[in-house]
Amino acid sequence: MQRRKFLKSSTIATAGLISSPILASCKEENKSIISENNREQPIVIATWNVENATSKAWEVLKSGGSSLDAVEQGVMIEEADVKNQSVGKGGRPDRDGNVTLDACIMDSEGNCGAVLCIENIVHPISVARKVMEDTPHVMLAGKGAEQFAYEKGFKKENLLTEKSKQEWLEWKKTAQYKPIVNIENHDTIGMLAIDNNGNISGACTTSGMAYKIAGRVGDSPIIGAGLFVDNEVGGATATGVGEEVVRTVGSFLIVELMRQGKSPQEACEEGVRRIIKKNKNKLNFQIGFIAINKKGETGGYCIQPGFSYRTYSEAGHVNNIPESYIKE
Ligand code: SD4
Repeated sequence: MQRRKFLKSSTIATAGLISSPILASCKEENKSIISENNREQPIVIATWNVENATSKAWEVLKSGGSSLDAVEQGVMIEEADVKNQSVGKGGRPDRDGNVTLDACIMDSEGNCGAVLCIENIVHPISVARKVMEDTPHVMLAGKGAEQFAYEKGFKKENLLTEKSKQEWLEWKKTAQYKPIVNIENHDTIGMLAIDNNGNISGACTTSGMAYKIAGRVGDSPIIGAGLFVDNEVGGATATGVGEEVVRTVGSFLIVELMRQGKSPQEACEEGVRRIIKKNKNKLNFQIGFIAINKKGETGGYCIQPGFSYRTYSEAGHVNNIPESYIKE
């Protein structure tokens, strides 16, 4: 597979599990899927080293669940994890101390839903799915999105943890908006999956850039920028400074490059190069793209070292460290 060429290093996170009899027999079963269709499926891929999230998605896929359920349930793990300060509950707030969340989801039929700048809801990805499935709209923002969530039965919850609050109070002493590469926003999660039926879905969820201006929305909930899926071709998703991804409509671009014949790896590299061309004199920010094609081949590329992405398939549960444009 193309991806493997680009691995600088990788770890089998669940080494014990891979050799277990249960998975070994699954492997046998899936071998036939791979050879019949010439595809690696099921498979899930996600930005950053989100082992618990990819494990959850894999569990859904292995039990015959849809890729849509897999990506939703996978990213929900990070949304609920207060230790992840870039997503959901525990996310870092905007400069006024309010945690505002962005998320979008897209299925294999090209349906999509998104919520922007939503507050007090732990699982924006599930609200985005409701927007997709229960409304004639694609995006709901702010108070309207929150109101819609309550109508759908979501509970109001304070998302600002003591840790994120203390850090914000500390930040306020200087109040300088200076995103730190790979640190301030680590773990925004973009996830793509192919299920047993060969269908691709994707999800992306974030609390956005820490200490942003109130109302700021990045790439993550924007279909085409933070996430794009075309079931005929593949999917792509992004992490990093969202403004730069929006400027090049990064995820859509990568899927279109795959449509024209590029591998997921080549497409991610070209996606990053487009951003670099627009930022010749200031490459002090991070962008990471990941992509998957219809065959289940994956790729990833980033501007700065420090980005990684997880894959989980019969081949193993792997934390992939891709090449970066700027070398260490
Ligand atoms: C944003 N793209 O709001 C998100 C942040 C992110 O890893 O991905 N951080 O711009």
